[in-house]
Amino acid sequence: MGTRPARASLHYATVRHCEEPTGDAAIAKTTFLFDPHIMKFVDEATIRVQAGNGGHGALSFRREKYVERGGPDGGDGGHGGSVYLVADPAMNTLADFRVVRRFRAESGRGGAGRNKTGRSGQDLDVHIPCGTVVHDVDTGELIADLTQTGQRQKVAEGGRAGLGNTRFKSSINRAPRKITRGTPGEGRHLSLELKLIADVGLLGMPNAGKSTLISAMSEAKPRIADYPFTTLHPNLGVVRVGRLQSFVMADIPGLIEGAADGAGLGIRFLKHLQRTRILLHLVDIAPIGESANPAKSVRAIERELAKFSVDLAARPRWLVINKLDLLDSEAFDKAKRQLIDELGWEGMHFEVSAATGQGTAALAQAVMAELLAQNENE
Ligand SMILES: Nc1nc2c(ncn2[C@@H]2O[C@H](COP(=O)(O)OP(=O)(O)OP(=O)(O)O)[C@@H](O)[C@H]2O)c(=O)[nH]1
Ligand SMILES: [Mg+2]
Repeated sequence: MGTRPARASLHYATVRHCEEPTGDAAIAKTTFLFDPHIMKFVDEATIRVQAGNGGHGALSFRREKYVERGGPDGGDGGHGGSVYLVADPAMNTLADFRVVRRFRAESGRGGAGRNKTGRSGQDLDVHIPCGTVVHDVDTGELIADLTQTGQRQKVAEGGRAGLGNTRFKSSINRAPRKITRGTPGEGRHLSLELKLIADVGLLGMPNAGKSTLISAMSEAKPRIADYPFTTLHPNLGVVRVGRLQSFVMADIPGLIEGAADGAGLGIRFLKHLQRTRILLHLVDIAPIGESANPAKSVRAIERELAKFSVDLAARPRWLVINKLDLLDSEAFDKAKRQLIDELGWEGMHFEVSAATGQGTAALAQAVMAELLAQNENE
């Protein structure tokens, strides 16, 4: 019998971040990702999947009263069960695969006399979170990228059934002793990599206010604190714009200079921004410490981003100047001008206070409009 993975919905919030198969891909339904106190966020795992073997064909001859030398009646074996991966919106981490790593579908049973066909092995569905990219570890081949709710992909083919001796009866051989054996089920070593599905990603130094912003704009409630690396795992939130429109925002741990070489929490969480269509680069306009310089911190993040992925570095990126409430308007304007001049920033920029919510509605509307415009251009 195959083992089913423990379903990850007991203790932490249910999240829906799959793209719906028929709906607008830009609009996913999400609550917050999970409760970090209960469950560790895991976004990489390797598993072994083994399909069931085909059952052997039977070698048998009829034995009935009054029938001498009955003909062959060996039935075929059953097919081996295959292993499928299924994208499940109720799962939000690969943590289950730290515990159960082997998945085996049922084998087919052997055939029997009286032309009885062996029972086929049941297919096994292994549930994985939406957004999981699957590779074959041995060949490196990309097997699947499961982004849609319920999307199902065969990853190991069940063995074929063997044939019973009935099949080999012919005019020249009325009592065949030949059968074929079932073939072995396919076995594979798979790597699973979860890349969250969000429309917009938040990027910035620790303490820039990313988690404060996602809490202000969505119902996500990540931990917020005035020390760096408060966020240790990504969070998702749905930002509602008006009554019918919404988009998904991803908050990831802060980046620092040298992150690509492992400083701080490194850059591995950037993979969760790879499916986004706009990056919001948050910068604290009034950082503490004399050496803190907003323009330098923006540049540092840009460098780390480019080291991670040229493609991600080229994604539309808007500057979101945060902590507007900390300065009076004159000081703010001056600091903002200096930042924009120093960066030579020509792209979009917004001014917000994640703490008071000022400017966040305008930001949400601009993001929504951009996402809709991108949809139309596709
Ligand atoms: N005054 C003011 N404080 C803010 C604002 N936004 C965030 N903060 C404060 O800045 C600190 C850091 O905020 P977080 O939201 O935890 O920052 P983060 O970017 O998520 O930081 P990491 O998770 O460490 O990367 C907290 O003390 C927040 O209360 C703002 O608009 N105004
Ligand atoms: Mg944070």
